[in-house]
Amino acid sequence: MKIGITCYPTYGGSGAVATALGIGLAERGHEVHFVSYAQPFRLSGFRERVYLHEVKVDRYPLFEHPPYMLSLAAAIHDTALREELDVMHVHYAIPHAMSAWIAQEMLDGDAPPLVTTLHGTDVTLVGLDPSFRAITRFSILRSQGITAVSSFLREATVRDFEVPEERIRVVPNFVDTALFRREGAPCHRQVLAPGGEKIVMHVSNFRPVKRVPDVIRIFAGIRKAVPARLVLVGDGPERSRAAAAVRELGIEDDVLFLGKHAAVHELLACADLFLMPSESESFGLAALEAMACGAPVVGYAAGGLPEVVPHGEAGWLVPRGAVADATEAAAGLLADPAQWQRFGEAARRTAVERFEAKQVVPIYESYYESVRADAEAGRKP
Ligand code: GMT
Repeated sequence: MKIGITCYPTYGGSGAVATALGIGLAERGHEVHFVSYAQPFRLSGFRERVYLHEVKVDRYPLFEHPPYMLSLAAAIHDTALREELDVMHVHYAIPHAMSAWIAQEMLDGDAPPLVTTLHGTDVTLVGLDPSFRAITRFSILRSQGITAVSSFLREATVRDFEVPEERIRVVPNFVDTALFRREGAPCHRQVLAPGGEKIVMHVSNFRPVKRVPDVIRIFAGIRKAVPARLVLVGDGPERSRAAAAVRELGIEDDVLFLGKHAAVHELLACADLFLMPSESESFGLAALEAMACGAPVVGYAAGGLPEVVPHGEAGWLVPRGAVADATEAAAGLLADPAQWQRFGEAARRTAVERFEAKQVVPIYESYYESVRADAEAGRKP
């Protein structure tokens, strides 16, 4: 098949999944055309059958806000026409599903079917804003195929956007367990924790929904019980608040702000524990990647995270906001080598058995086939 993929190129789970999917599909012999306004952050190196079509978002003095949605619609339209795409797959509904729908309308009966993958805040936060809800619902319903990355997200879409449940297929996110593994990457342990401390890690885009100040507070408690260092990977609006919390708690010496890293597998391979105390998390890709590296996860039982992290087996999920419980669970794990070993092995096993890329990429492949067959037969979604 010739498959078009649109995603945000910036640091984040939806772009990471879309890129891994495109690479996986190309490895399976498909031709993949990324349509994005920059090179997706995990798309590096030359790969056979993978193409990038950059969306030009031109500035003009009249526009205070350049019309990205229209530029993307034009780019999807042109790519679909020129490359004769068989299917168009957009990641994150806003505004990608709308742009793709416009492109379909422009192609007037000769358009590839559209698959939209819902990732998280497109449904749970941004799309719920009263000014966005109607247009988000419209664009989701106009997609011939709809997937959600967890059952939690499907339920939220059904409840909050009145999308019929049977129209949404749950396809979980996935991880390349050959790349994300403890023994795989060069070991940075000596640099990150030169005193042999435990390494506690958090990877995110530092938005309020990630509750980074809770990460800091949980770590401050862990550090009182076990010699440990906190490695923070990523960047975003909450970074300065997090840095202030670190200063207030007087733990600067044990907290490393590394900023954004594309090769996050190299860092996760050193993690002894991963913290994800998010307000809501439709899936928690970073937690899955940590698990693939054998790191147990401690976080809040919010959103779809319980579908990814087996509680009491590969990590501990406590009620949202229960900083003291999370601290106790994390410190207990790090202080008990036998339990840590058991949880780490279960984490890796879960990633390999349930979320391995080689299992999930073919699910998308057959989903595309069924959406195409329905479209060709003129069956309405
Ligand atoms: O929806 C977002 O916040 C953006 C998105 C991203 O690009 O980082 O994150 C969501 O999609 C990821 C990939 O499917 C999921 O692993 C994250 O859990 C999800 N984020 C939230 O639900 C907050």
